[in-house]
Amino acid sequence: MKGADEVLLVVDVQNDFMPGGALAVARGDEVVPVVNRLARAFSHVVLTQDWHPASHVSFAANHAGRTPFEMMTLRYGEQVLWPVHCVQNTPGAALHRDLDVPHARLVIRKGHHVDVDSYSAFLEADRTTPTGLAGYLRDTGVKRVWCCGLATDYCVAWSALDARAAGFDVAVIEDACRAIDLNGSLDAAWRDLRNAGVSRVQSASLLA
Ligand code: VGL
Ligand code: ZN
Repeated sequence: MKGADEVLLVVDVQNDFMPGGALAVARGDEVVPVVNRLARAFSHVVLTQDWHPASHVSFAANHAGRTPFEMMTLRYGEQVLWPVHCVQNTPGAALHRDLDVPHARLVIRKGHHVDVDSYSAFLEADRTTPTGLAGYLRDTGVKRVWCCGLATDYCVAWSALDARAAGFDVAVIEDACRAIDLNGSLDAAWRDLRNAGVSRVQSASLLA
């Protein structure tokens, strides 16, 4: 059993990222049993939820003439325009019904500012607005962050990179994640993670 100084960060295991969901991640549902098994090995688990207002700037539908998966230049930089997903308090934003982590201590909701996206559980896409997660983890004595969930190349990777930048030891548990893989984003994410000193591990190495 991992102690309180190691946290399992379970990113965005939400209905809209599941097959058939608004922003479906291929085989995203396969992470659920793996995450459940992992969570039983951690005393300290934190969940995240992508949690957008309906008028969110990251939705293509909120920009005339734009379609999902295009890029758009926003005030804070380049943004992928997504299908409408994870709207606050909708069924699509709910955690997968089979996610079984009763002892999760904290749920961080991100992407709630109408004009800023947040792939990362730590810092919004303007790269300056903190969610408070780094402070929470420091205050609770966490030294190492183990990341899993959806999607590998967006919210998991950005969260892992920011956790590292905040001074934590960080690993991504590859088989407990699934990717969107848009225009080479998955390869780019693994390259960035390696360069940042984030470990790439498999769940078996933790569950042995
Ligand atoms: C995510 C795109 C938009 C994710 C969230 O959870 O990886 N990706 N919003
Ligand atoms: Zn989102």
